[in-house]
Amino acid sequence: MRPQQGTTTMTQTMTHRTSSPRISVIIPTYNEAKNLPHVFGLLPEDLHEVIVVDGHSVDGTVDMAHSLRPDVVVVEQNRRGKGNAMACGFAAATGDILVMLDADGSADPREIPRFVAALTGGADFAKGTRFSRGGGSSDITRTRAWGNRWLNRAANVLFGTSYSDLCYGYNAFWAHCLPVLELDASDVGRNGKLWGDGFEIETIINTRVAKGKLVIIEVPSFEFPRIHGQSNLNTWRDGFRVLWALVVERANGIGRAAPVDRTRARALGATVSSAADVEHMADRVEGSRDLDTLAELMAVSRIGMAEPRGDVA
Ligand SMILES: Nc1nc2c(ncn2[C@@H]2O[C@H](COP(=O)(O)OP(=O)(O)O)[C@@H](O)[C@H]2O)c(=O)[nH]1
Ligand SMILES: [Mg+2]
Repeated sequence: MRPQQGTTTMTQTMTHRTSSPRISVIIPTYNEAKNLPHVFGLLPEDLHEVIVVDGHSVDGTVDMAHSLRPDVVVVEQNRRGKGNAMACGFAAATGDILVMLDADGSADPREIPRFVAALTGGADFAKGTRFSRGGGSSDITRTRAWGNRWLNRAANVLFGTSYSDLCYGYNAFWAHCLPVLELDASDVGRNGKLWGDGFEIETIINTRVAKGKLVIIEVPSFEFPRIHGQSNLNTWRDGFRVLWALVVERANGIGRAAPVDRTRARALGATVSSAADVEHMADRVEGSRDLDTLAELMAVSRIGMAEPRGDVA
C-alpha cells in the first residue's frame, strides 16, 4: 500500500448513479443443509436474487434452502464439481453484479457490501483475499497456506499479476465480465466432467480476468472455519489441478479477446474507463480515512491494469 494521499471517500464520488446494481448471490452447495441457516441468516437485505446451485445433495439441502428463503432460485448443476456449479449459477444469474459465496459458513455474507463497493468504485472484478491487511483465515491449514503461497507466486510470474491469494473462492464481479470467463454450462451428462469443473475454477477465473485485462481490486476477507461437515477439497490432488490450470491457462488464449461492455455498470455509477481513472480510483480508495466507508478496508492492487482494455462499443 502506498502512503495515504487524501481524505476523499468513495461514496462522494458516485455522482452519476441512476439506481442501485442488482446483486445476485451464487451459492454452490454439496450437502450443506446444516450450514445454510447460518449463511442465509447473514445475507444482506435487498438482494436481487439468491441462487443455490446444488450438486445432487442427499441431506435435504434444497428443501432447507426453500424453507429458509421461499424466493430462492435453485439450480441443479448438470455435471460434477464446484466449477461446474459456478458455471451453471453464472448462466442462471440475472443481476448486474454476481457474488460467489460458499455455503459452509466460511465466507461471511456481511462482507458482500465491501465487494460491491469495490465494483461500484470502478473495478470490474473484486477478488477476495485472506492475505492482506484486514483479511485472515481460521480455516486454512498450514499445508494449504503453503501451497497457496507458491501457486500464487507462480500465477503472478506467469500472468503479470500481483495477487495475494490465488485460491480463494469469495469474489464478486460485474456481469460484463462473463464473456471473458468463457465458462461452459452445457449439459454433457450428470457424470461428465470438463476442464474447469473442479476446484481449479477459482484459478481459471482469476487468470482469465487477468488475461482479459480487466480492472481487478483485491478486497480483504476473513475466512471462518466450515461449521458442519468436511471440506470436499483434496489438498494435493486439487493443488496439482491448480498448478496444471496455471500451465493450461498460460498457454491458451481464452479470455484475451472476449468483448467487454461496461455500459450498464457505468449507468449504475461505476467510474473506471481508462488507465488514468484506475490510478485515480486507487488513490481514492487508499487515501480514504473515513472508517464508515467500507472502501477504507480495501487493499488496492493494480493488476493487469497498465492498459485496461477498452470496451467493444
Ligand atoms: N454444487 C456443488 N457445490 C460444491 C461441490 N463441491 C464443493 N461445493 C461447494 O463449494 C463450497 C466450497 O467447498 P468446500 O468443500 O468447503 O471446499 P474448501 O472451502 O475449499 O475446503 C461449499 O459451499 C461446497 O458445498 C460440488 O461438486 N457441487
Ligand atoms: Mg470450505
